[in-house]
Amino acid sequence: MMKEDACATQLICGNGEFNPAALDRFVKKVKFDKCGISYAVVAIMGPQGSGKSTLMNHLFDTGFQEMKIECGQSQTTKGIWIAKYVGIEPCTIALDLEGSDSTVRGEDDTTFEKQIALFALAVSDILLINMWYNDIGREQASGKPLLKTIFQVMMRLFRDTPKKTTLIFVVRDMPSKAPFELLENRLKEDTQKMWDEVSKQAHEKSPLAVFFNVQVVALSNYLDKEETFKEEVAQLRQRVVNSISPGGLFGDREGVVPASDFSLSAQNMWGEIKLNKDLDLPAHKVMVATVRCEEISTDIFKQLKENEGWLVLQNAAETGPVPDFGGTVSSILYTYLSKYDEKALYYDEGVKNSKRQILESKALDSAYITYLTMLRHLHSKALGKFKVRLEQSLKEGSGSFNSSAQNCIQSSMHDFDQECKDAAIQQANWDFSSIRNEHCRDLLSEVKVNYEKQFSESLTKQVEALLKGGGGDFWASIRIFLNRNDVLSEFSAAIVHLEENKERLYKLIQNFRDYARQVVEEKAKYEAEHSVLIHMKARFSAVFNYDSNSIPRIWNKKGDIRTITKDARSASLKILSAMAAIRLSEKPDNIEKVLFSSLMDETEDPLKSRTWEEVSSKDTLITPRDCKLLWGQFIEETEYIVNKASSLHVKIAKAKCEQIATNKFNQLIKSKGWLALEEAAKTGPVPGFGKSFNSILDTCISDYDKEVADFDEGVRNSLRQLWKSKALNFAQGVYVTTLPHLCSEALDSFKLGLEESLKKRGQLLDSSVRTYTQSSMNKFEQGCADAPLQLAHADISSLREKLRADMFEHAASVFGAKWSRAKSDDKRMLYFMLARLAISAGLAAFGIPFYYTG
Ligand SMILES: Nc1nc2c(ncn2[C@@H]2O[C@H](COP(=O)(O)OP(=O)(O)OP(=O)(O)O)[C@@H](O)[C@H]2O)c(=O)[nH]1
Ligand SMILES: [Mg+2]
Repeated sequence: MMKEDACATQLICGNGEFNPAALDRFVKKVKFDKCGISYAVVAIMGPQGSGKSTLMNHLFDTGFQEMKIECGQSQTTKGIWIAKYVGIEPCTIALDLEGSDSTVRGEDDTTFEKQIALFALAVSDILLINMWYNDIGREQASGKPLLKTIFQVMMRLFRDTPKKTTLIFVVRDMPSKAPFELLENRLKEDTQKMWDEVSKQAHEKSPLAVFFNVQVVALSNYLDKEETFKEEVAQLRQRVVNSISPGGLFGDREGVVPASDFSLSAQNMWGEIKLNKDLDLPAHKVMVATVRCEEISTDIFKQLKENEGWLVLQNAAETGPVPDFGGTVSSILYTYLSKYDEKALYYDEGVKNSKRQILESKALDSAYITYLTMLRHLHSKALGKFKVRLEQSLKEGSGSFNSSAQNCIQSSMHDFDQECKDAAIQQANWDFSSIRNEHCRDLLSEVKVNYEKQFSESLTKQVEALLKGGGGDFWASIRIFLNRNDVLSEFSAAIVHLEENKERLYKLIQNFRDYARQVVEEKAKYEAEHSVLIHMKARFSAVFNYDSNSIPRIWNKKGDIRTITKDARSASLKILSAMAAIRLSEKPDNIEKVLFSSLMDETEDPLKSRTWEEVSSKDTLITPRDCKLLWGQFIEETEYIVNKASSLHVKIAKAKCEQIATNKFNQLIKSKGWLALEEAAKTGPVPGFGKSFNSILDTCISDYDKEVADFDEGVRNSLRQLWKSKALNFAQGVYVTTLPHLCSEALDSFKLGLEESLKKRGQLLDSSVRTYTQSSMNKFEQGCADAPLQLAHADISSLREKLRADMFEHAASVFGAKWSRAKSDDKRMLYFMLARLAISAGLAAFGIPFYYTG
């Protein structure tokens, strides 16, 4: 009956099949897997039916099946059985092997015997060789062939390092009187002899003691002397226990695998043995360690990957820098590597360490991507911060570009280095120089971009200022600007800490120089293509509308619009000339000369070509032909400025001249001369009225001319004309009021003359009438001629008619007086005729027809 607690289990069946499931059950049941490497294996070999199972059961209380004496000599134990010696430390495992020289298997079948012998040797620390006392010395008894087998297989166990096994010969049925020492010597001698005879290949010269610690124990017949047998077995147990205790016989447990791997190890060994391969125990141990450490490592790695903290960290690192990344990862790694160390404690040092290294590097590998992501975040964060800082510093303009850039670079590099160090994982020796270099490169390009931007802005300002200023020395000024030393030295000083390689630094500066030229060329191209007309027009407007002191021109004075227009066009043409070609070299050209001669002076027109003389097509910005077209457009589009100025000029002149004319008119009508004339005219015609008035008017006109001298000639002349005629009309109006006086004065003079004449003797009436008609009419006409303007026919004809009628009436009355003294109608008729003729004759001189209607 098997004892439950020892759990005797068949490890290898009689047919040679390994029983892993049973072994696993056994291991678990007896908690063998908890023993670490602190365990011992004791195996027993020997002829079939030699009491092996009986001995093991007495020694370790293992409960192996024993042959029942009543059943006779039949094989009991098949294959290999395993059991645990309960209640002893360290854990002791007993192996009971199928008996050798089995008649059951037949003579030839030594293969299985050798296989289990090899297996027993490989796994056990103590090998008990059970033999009958009576068989000692007998050549063919099972003891010797068994020993031979053991020695032979021993050689297959090790190639290099021997494993030392304690061989205890257990001599059964030792007669009580047989001397033990003799027996012991004999056995040891035989063993030595056997050792010497066996071929040991590589270990030919190795002494037996290197491989085996040979001991001899004799036991009394169990059947006959049970008590003695039991006492002797108790002593043997003690010896075994002493051996397996710490510091005991087999302290050397180099090749041992952890108990938890016994199953794996045993199974694997048996597999190898069955394939008839040699068993390399250290290699086997390495194999087990490899398998197990691999398993542990895989498991730990899985745990690590699933670690909550690690997952959170990884996720967090996806989106941004994680604070204390290095510390956290280091601590997680430390935890899991420690777990590995704990679990892999008993495995082969080399394997354990190498697997640990692999685990560590796998863990680090998986952390590396996150670490890189982390560095990327740090880099972009630092870069972003740098950009803002630099921009702000430049905007504040507290220092030079170079000092701003250097400060920002230094603080960015310092922060970045510190953050990278903080992100470093203790277990790794990762170098962040590559991302650091990238950071440097990015800072450098940021500095470069800013510097280029600043340069470009300042160049643009320069170009615009030059174009605004007339573009006279445009290219000379640009060349000076480009060659300014401080431009390059400031740039190189700004980047010197980011690029320590002299050659690359030189190249960068050279690139910048090229960039600067390129910016100039591009700016010039852009201006030529898009803005030249704008600049020309702006320049034209500036020169045309402002004088040399930048004071806006006032067009109320005598402005020479034509000259100013020419000056303004010349100034604009200089811009066109500057923009026509790139002149970064000092090579002279005749563009300006050609443009002036053909567009300003219009002496010649060589602007039909597509090229400028001595200017490469690469440097040509505006071809001669296009210059001509642009000029045409420019003239057309600036014409309105000239026109506007002209019309303004006229408008202002008109307003001013009008005002002056009004003033002059008022001045005239309030002048003493005029007021006297006007006063005189109230009582009658004023002789020389027109002449006097014209003289006053001339003075005022001359004053007017003086005052309007600076204004447009046409305007001032036309206004002079206007106000002059207004003044004349005004005076004329006054004069016309004197005409009735003139008329009555002329009649009075006619009457008086005629009266005086009639008093004289011999004076013919008709001749007097004729004379005085003529003289009165003459007086009247002369008075009319004194008007400031020639009087219109309408103004005087009625007066003249009245004068004629009055004179005729008077003359007729005078003749009538004569008629009253006449005797006949014929005479009266004659006088009447005479009077009519006389008046007609008097008037004839004035071309006035006389029709008598009465
Ligand atoms: N003479 C003698 N017989 C013994 C002794 N011990 C046991 N026996 C008897 O020998 C027989 C075989 O005993 P086992 O212990 O089964 O022997 P075994 O070597 O395990 O046998 P197999 O497993 O078949 O190889 C049994 O009948 C035992 O009673 C002993 O010390 N002397
Ligand atoms: Mg047995």
